[in-house]
Amino acid sequence: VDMSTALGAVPIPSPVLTASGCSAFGRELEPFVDLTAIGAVVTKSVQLRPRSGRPTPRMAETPSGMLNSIGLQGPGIDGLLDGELPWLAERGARAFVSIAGVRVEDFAELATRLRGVPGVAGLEVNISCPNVESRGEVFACDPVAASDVVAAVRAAADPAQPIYAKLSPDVTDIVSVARAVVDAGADGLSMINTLLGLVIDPDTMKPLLGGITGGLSGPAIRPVALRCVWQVHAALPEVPILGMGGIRSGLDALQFVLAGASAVSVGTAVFNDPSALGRIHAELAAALETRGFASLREAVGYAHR
Ligand code: RRO
Repeated sequence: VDMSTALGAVPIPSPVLTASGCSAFGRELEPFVDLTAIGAVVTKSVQLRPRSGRPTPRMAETPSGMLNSIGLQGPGIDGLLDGELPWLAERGARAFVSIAGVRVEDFAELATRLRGVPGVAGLEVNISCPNVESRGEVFACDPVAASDVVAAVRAAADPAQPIYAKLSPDVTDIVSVARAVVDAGADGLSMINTLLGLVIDPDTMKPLLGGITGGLSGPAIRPVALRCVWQVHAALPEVPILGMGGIRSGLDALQFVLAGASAVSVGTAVFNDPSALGRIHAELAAALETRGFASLREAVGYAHR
């Protein structure tokens, strides 16, 4: 089975990528994963300046998924350009760099700094982090705010680097947000970011996470993510989708492909199984072959036909 696909116009050998935030910048995966064989390392969202994030505890496991209130912890763009991106490029790995900011200009400046950087296959524009100071900062909850960010990034970014807007499931009409960011110049869509949730500690009887609410990931959100991919592919069949949300197996990944995703990100599953990416690639290839597909591309959106 031909498993090759693309991020925008950039070809990649595998449709299986890391998910932003779940494998940092790729270093700790190296013992378990051939970083050149996976589609790309999607980095933890980077901002203009280093940040320590929200108070701990900031991760909680629930029976159906994981809740996080990390709060954009990271080295900042200088740390990424000096350390992590050269490390990935030396290994021949592709980086899909997630960028985040509080103001539209933050995103544009990040895109400018990343122009022409070796190994950067594209940008994931994170407009949907749930762990920000106010809901008003979740650009992806408003089509106008979302398209303002994407238009600024498209204007500033390297034309050779595709930009994917990362959407939030916490909206009433994800298709209208998708249309707005595509009209503003997004080459693709990443769906979905975590779903806003809450865990209360029965002993202290208080919210467990330092950030109070957090983003839910893992198997609990898989049907929500799949529904988002389905609705957006039905409305915008030509737009590439990077699908994610609770993918743990090749058959999970297959569902996203059949719904319309041309690539998938695997996040939470990596915490239990660091070698999940290679396993899911192999399982997806086998599942496609069993169903008579000669290539991944033939299966994209098949469930709609
Ligand atoms: O860092 C975080 O708290 C975080 C981010 Br930026 C995001 O996009 N999604 C998430 O669940 N957590």
